[in-house]
Order: sequence, then C-alpha cells, then structure tokens
Amino acid sequence: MAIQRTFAMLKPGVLQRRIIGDVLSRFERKGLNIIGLKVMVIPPLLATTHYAEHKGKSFYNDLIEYITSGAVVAIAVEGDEAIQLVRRLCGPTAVCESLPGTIRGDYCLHTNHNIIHSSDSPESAARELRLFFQPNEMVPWQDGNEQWM
Ligand code: FUP
Repeated sequence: MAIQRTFAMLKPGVLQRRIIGDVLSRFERKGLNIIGLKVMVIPPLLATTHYAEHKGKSFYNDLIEYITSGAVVAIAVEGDEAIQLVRRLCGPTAVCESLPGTIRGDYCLHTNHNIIHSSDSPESAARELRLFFQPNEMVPWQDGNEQWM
C-alpha cells in the first residue's frame, strides 16, 4: 500500500455545466479521500507556472486563455496509489482515446476543453499541490470504510 496525494482541477466548463458533483462523485465512489477543495479563479502567473512545460506549443495560448476564463475547482486527493488512479479515472488527454466510463470519455468532445487536469507523477503532484494549496488547506481524514473498499 502506498498512500499518495495528488492534485486535480476541474476546468471552467465544469462549473458552467453544473457537473462538479458528478465528477467529484467518481473520486468518492472509487474510495479516494478528498482532503482539499476550493473554487478559485486562477491568476495568469499561476496558470503559466502550472502549464510551463507546454510553453511554445501550438495549443498553449488557448490553454492559458481557457484555464483563466472562469472559476475552477482545485482538488487535493489522498489514497492508495492516488496519482495513477486519478489519472485512470480521468482518461487519456486526447478525448478520442478516452473510453466511456472515464471522466473525459463521458463528458468531453474536444481535447482542448477536456474538463479536468490531474498530476501525472509524484513530482508533478508535489509541485502542483504546493502551487494551489497551503499546507493547512489540506485536511487528511481517517476513512471509516477503508476495510470495505
Ligand atoms: P494532461 O496531463 O492529460 O492534462 O495533458 P497535458 O499536460 O499533455 O495537456 C494539458 C492540456 O493541454 C490538456 F488538458 C488540453 C491541452 N492540450 C490540447 O489542447 N491539445 C493537445 O494536443 C494537448 C493538450
């Protein structure tokens, strides 16, 4: 068992479409613990820092514009192998590769509006959690259902 923390973010379209609950329930059903949650508008500097690896790519400007265009939901998630599990719940980046049953497979038509971000490695999880959450904004809690999941 390797308990990990990871970062996820519901992009502006999720709030507009009022499907926050639908997406969050995927994490809850899986047995992951939500330990941090906030609605925020991402300042431009945070957006460019978060997506620094994509600077210069063809989709970069649209990505920054989209991610700063409205409120998002930042999520800190904890659980056994949480980093890879959350990635799998989201599905692949390209929506045509995201199978039905995954979040992207069920809710997205276009890759540039693929509704959710999640960290892809322990290094990016640590980095992204630091960018979006103060340590005291994450509250780990004991899961009473742990033995049944
Ligand atoms: P992911 O880790 O799955 O969020 O994917 P990336 O970090 O590779 O991409 C970040 C975001 O850039 C994606 F969520 C959507 C956008 N993107 C595009 O619009 N087109 C692409 O070809 C690749 C990524």
